[in-house]
Amino acid sequence: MYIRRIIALLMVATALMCSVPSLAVTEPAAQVGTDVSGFSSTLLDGSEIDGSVFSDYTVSVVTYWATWSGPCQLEMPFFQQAYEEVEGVGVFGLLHEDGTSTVSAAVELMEDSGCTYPCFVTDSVWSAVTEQAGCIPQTFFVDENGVILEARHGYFTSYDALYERLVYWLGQIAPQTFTVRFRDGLTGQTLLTVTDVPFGGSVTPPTPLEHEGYIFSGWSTDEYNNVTSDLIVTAQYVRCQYRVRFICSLDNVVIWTQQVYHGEAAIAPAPHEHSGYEFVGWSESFDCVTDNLYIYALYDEVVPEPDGDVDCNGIVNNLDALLALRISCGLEECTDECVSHGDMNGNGTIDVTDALLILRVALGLA
Ligand SMILES: [Ca+2]
Ligand SMILES: [Ca+2]
Repeated sequence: MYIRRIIALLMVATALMCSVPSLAVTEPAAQVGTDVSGFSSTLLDGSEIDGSVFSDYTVSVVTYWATWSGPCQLEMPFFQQAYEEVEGVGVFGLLHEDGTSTVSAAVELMEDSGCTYPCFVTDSVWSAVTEQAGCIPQTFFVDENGVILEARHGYFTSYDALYERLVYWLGQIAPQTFTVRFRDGLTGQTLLTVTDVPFGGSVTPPTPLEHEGYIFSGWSTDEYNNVTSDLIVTAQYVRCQYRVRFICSLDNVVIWTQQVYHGEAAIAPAPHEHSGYEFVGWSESFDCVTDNLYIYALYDEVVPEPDGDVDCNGIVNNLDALLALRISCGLEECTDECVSHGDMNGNGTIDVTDALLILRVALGLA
């Protein structure tokens, strides 16, 4: 019972220290330079791991943590993001084991927080390092030979803060330059610019080419802002589309609206039918559309041929001829309807000639 109480007190003390790095027994600098390549331990799934793993990466980051530590849980997603996104970097959890922070608790917590980076338990090599500080969490950046480059006591408050250190060490260890090529997206092979930049550098994009019928929609990636590898950046385009509206010129009703790609033809709808009018065509061409268009269906009024039936009784006979004669003499009123039926010579009025022409129709001579 007494021993358990001491352990509990130690746990509380350690928990308090985790968020107060100034209580550390030693400064982080004292841990720098330590060779941890000789460590040998087991991962949470029971498989073995040792210091040779560091040779697989330009730089590795090792996060010393315990399941009961809030700050540790806070920064777990940052390590996961680095694990997923930063090339050339190894990410490892280093589990502090005690009565609460057990392998099973760690497995559960990592699963719950979606963390998949490998995590191993402390061995004697790592204990010798972490116990110098005696706080949780601690973070170590380790080179490919297993030598600690940087140690931190306390936790990262953002992914950016972690990323900044990773980029720093990648730049220090691998100060090579990378080539960024900007390429046109439509012509495919047209190279716009080629720029060599150092690790973590940025490139100002060139002005994209103009392509008729296309709109530049952006670059294929924004990684040129933070270059960590050779890069090809492609200008992306979307094809212009236009709206073509077909409209009836008689009543302004939209017959059909169509989306048409630049340079392509619109397909004409069937024009509406209107009594007394004849469709004669569209207001403009739409074989090669390069803008939004309003196309009007054009109509001519259909004027019936005069038939001679001036009194509009359905029969053409000598009475119509007589009526036309009386109208021509001013003895009867000349209505528009009379003109439409009786103006046989098309001069706009009813005259004697019309009367004679109507008589010929009535007699079957025309
Ligand atoms: Ca008649
Ligand atoms: Ca006439």
